[in-house]
Amino acid sequence: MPAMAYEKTYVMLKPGVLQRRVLGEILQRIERKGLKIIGLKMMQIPQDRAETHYAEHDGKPFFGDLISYITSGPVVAFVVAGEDAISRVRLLAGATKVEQAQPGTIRGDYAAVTTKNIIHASDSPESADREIGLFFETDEISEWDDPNADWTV
Ligand code: FUP
Repeated sequence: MPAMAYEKTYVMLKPGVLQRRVLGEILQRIERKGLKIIGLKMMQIPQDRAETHYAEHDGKPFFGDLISYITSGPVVAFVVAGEDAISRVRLLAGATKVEQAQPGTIRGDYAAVTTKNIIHASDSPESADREIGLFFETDEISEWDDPNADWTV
């Protein structure tokens, strides 16, 4: 088994989460797993930053819908840290396409339309660095000592 790595990942709960009053439920899944929230804020994403964030999809048929959805209301963004945080949050999130997202995953349980698949989570260390830098200032991230570390590492 490859060695685990302490990682940070960018997680974003997309518009609709606040309107549906499910922020607490979704956040609870991330906390219960033992991952550590080290950054947390609500924001309205400007159009240009949304386009930068999803630049890899520019030109695809769903790009316009994706950008208008992600800018349609406030998102709740997190920096989440922990051992293998990137792949573990991706597992909690579930498959991108909602018809493939398993029950028990966040997308599987909360999303019915792929464009509105409710959560974003970085897919690699490079994406995580880029996305954290795009949405968080350094002083908005607080590392903290974890007295429960025996449960998580
Ligand atoms: P993910 O990393 O799981 O968020 O997946 P992608 O980066 O491939 O996709 C980003 C977003 O584009 C998804 F959250 C939803 C949207 N999308 C579609 O609407 N249709 C697709 O076929 C693929 C992605």
